[in-house]
Amino acid sequence: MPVKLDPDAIASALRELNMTAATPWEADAGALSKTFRFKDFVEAFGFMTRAALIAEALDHHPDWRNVYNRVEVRLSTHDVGGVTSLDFTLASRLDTLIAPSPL
Ligand code: H2B
Repeated sequence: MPVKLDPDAIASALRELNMTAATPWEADAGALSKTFRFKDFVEAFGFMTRAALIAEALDHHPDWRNVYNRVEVRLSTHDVGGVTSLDFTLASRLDTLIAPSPL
C-alpha cells in the first residue's frame, strides 16, 4: 500500500510533474486535478480509451468526467484517502498521451 503524501511532499512532487506538462496539474490535500481539452468528442474519448489501458496496467484508476471535448480528471488513492506516488505516476503517464510525439 503506498503512503499518503503530506502537503509539502505533494507540493514538491507537483513542481516536478509540471516541469514537463504542457498544461499544469493542480493539487489540494485530497487530489491532483487537471482538465484536458481536445478538438472534439472523438479526440477526448480516444484519450480516455488510452488512459483506461494505462489505468488498468497500473491498477490505479482516475475519477473523471467527460463533457464533449473536455475531460476533467481527479487523481487520488481511495485506499488511503489522499494523494500518493501512484497518483503522480498516473498523472505523468496521462501527460505522455497528449505530448507531441517525436518523428
Ligand atoms: N484506483 C485509485 N485511484 N485508488 C485506489 O485506491 C485504487 C484504484 N485501488 N484502483 C485499487 C484499484 C484497488 O481497489 C484494487 C482492489 O487493487
